[in-house]
Amino acid sequence: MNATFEFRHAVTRKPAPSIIDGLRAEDTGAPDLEQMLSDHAAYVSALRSTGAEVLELPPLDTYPDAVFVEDTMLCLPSVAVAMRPGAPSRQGEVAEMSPHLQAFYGEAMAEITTPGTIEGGDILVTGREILVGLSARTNHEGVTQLSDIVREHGHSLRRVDTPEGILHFKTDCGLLDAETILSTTRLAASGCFEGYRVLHVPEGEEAAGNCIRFNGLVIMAAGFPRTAEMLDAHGYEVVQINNSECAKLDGGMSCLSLRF
Ligand code: CIR
Repeated sequence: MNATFEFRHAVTRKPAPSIIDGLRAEDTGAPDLEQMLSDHAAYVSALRSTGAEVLELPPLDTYPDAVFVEDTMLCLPSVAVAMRPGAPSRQGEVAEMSPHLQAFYGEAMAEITTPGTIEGGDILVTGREILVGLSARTNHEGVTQLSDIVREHGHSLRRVDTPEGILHFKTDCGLLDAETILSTTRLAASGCFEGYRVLHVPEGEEAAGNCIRFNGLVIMAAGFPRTAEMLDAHGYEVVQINNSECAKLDGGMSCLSLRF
């Protein structure tokens, strides 16, 4: 079992009507709930098609961004770590998620505490280490706390930077296999992936960077044909999911699930 991309479980949460109030860097129009529900269903069926069990949680109207479950937890093979989102409006999502993870992990739960902040979107688990990007949502204290926790579970953590103006480290990259990363050129330029095989997102398709490898599939946002062709040419089995509505809220493929 390769813990970096072979998963038996995923947890997702259906979008709620309050999604129209979700956080966004720039207003490009209100997300359409019907379209988002149908995209979300396609995403969940792609996860299920690999044989994984998907726990689909009901909508949570109190928290507009709750569909982006990735930011609430880091799920490693031997511990689940409750995050502490840097966005104040998202901090309550963690308590809503914890009991569901506890059902799988039992006592093997840890948490980031104040003044630390960290969101799952800033964390990339590769075959050899855990990369965490500092961002407007993830601070030094949060990374230090996480580093101490994961060290006890045999993982090494490396702190890196998220380029200015990019929401999360993983907004611009995704793991393709234990040694290979899909990355935008602007992110890879920081040198954070030295030693890895890096496939660069073709210019103009930067929003395709946030993909996930989930068992045999690479799940990516639809509408980026050059990226899809490149991945296909490298032998990856690609599934494309419409992401027009999540994109209005700066969300992509990784944000929509917890995988373990
Ligand atoms: C936010 O700004 O927090 C949400 N609108 C988007 C979160 C995307 N999450 C992720 O990339 N892991």
